[in-house]
Amino acid sequence: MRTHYPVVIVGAGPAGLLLSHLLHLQGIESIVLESRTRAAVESTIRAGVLEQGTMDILNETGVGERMRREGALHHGIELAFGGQRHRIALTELTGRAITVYAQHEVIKDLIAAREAVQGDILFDVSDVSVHDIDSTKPSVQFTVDGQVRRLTCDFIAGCDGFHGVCRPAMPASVRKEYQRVYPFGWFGVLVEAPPSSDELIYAAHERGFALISTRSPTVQRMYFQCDPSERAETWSDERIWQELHMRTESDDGWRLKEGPIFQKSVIAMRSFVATPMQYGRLFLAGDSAHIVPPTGAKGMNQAVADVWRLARALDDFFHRDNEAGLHGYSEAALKRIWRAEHFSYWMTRMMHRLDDATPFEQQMQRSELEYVVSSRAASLMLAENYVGLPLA
Ligand code: FAS
Ligand code: PHB
Repeated sequence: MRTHYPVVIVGAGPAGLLLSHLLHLQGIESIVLESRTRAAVESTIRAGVLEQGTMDILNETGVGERMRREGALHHGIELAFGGQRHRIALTELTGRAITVYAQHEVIKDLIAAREAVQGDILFDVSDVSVHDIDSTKPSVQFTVDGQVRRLTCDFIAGCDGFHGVCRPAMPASVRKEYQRVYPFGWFGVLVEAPPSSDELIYAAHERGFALISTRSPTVQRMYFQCDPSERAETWSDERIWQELHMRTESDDGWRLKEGPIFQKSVIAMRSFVATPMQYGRLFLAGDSAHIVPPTGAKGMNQAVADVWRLARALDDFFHRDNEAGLHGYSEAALKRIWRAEHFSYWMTRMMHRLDDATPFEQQMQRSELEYVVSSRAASLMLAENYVGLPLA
């Protein structure tokens, strides 16, 4: 059994799996250590929207075939408020698009790609700990199949999400964390029904936000703003549909198509950034370093952008003896992350019911919505952030 890899990746989410795939294409060996089972990883319902940059990376690296076949290419979204729906023409404004394709499907495609080349992924590991991250010979210890193992490596990639062990392994003295916890969450449902609209609908209503998304021609994904302490199992289908209809009703008589609800969950909401994203030979990517409210559909896409950057930096190190990318990783990644944090925060505040908003602030919120849908400049600002800024 091997005891050394150039890169040990902690976490088999979008960040860890894509990093492993990108490194393989560059001829750099890695191993992915994942605490959950493969079945759990492949069935975790999360993000749904892939930015243009994410689509391009998946297509250019040979893992986009099923996304192209089964995903839905979208060229616009709709903002609904005051009984009206307003289209933001994403592609007309930016020349870029989005694909609606569930995160867990991307996960399946990446695992299949790693398996096809006998890539190393260990599921169901426990007690992961990282060591000597400030040396040139870091190591990772973990337990798998009841055996304690330790791997030495040149680099550790902390792709283990918000609750992982890698970020806390960085000394508190060098870490600065920024956070905003929102006083609301999203109640998410999966529904057996045809699509109610051709494009995603983001609705701002006095009862709260709602989002109408999709997963396939027969499965739809919908959310509505709720108290983060809500327990999904206490909500009947009837009550859920009542809330969704009230928040998305429009003057033209359009109405959501109902169907059996087969999955319900409540997602808490926060904005979070941990700086720096590197310490010695430990590099963080994705949710281990940053979290956004899902309103702007940035979460998974930011994870992709991080590992695209980290893979290029590691390629320069291993094959061109150039460490500039590694030294500049955190600063460059954070520039893009703060932009995504602001866009997600801005979309969230513009579209959600803010219980602490004064009547004046409610007017400001409405005025901003009216401006965004009526001004080409304001629509372009939303559109270019939503489809994703070019990777650089
Ligand atoms: P992930 O959290 O996806 O992956 C981390 C992986 O590391 C997990 O598989 C975990 O099991 C593993 N891990 C953790 N600790 C470990 C340890 N100690 N050892 C080994 N492995 C360990 N984003 C959107 O854009 N739209 C959405 O609608 C949306 N909905 C979301 C709903 C929920 C409930 C959550 C939690 C997130 C949601 N997100 C959404 C954000 C989500 O898509 C993330 O941005 C994305 O999963 C980030 O990917 P990773 O950074 O790979 O982290
Ligand atoms: C989803 O389809 O899950 C989805 C789409 C857009 C968002 C968030 C989630 O902003």
